[in-house]
Amino acid sequence: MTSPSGLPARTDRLIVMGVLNVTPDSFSDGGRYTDLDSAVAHAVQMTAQGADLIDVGGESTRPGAVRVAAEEEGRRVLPVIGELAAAGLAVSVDTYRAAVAEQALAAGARIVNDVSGGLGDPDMARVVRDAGCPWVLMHWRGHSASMAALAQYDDVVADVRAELMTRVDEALAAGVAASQLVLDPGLGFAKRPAHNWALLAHLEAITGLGLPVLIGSSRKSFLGSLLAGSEGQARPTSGREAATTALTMFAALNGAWGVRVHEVGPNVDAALVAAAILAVR
Ligand code: PMM
Repeated sequence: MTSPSGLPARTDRLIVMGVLNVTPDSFSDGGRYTDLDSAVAHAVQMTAQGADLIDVGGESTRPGAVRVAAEEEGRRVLPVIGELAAAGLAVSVDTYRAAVAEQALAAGARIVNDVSGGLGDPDMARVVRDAGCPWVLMHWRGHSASMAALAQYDDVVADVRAELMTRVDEALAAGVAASQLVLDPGLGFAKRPAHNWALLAHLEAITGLGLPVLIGSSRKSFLGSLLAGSEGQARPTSGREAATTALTMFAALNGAWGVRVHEVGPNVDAALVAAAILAVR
């Protein structure tokens, strides 16, 4: 089921977006799905586990990642998106580049997941407006190389809220409809662990803006820090699934619309547990 704006709409539980990074260097799944067959097989598997959307990305956003040219990003994502759309899967494209988004929409993507919230490419608003598709505006302050230095806030919750409101105002001014917008606090993007926890603790500051909210905490390094071993070494990404699932439960109980995760099955279960509680609250 989709809403008039093209957003998947579920009344029974939180939306679960499965991550499909077709990159050689993403922090937890880089290099695993770079050939078309394995990428498609993984998307089909995530859908069978209950994913409502498959988020296809062709450039890693991990701190310090190398940026790729738009042509290379398109070369990575477009064939996968075409195959998934032809198979009837709902696909979002994880890109901040308008040209890649435009081609991805033409290839069958239904949603633009823009980690730059429209700041990365001045032409993105036009592409999204013309397509009439949903647009995830994530809180962002700059590319990976500069992210750590940009993690300075007076009050992270108030600052992120205000910066997201500016992104929304600019999108509306460019002719994008409010019904097309989804907000995301951008956990881990120019944020230290304490910033991420504060944003989660005060999620109502973001959900209170009245737009659907997406949360991407899956396997992120603030979970690795939380779960560090006795010698202070971060827990590897493979050991962060239970914590990710716990945050899915938290997100669902605190008004989020969706979560973006690598391991779909347990997160769908968490969304169902939360929904069972909410249904009788
Ligand atoms: N995180 C990553 C990539 N894309 N998109 C949204 N909307 N929100 C996020 O938190 C987000 C994102 C980085 O994680 P990955 O390298 O595992 O894809």
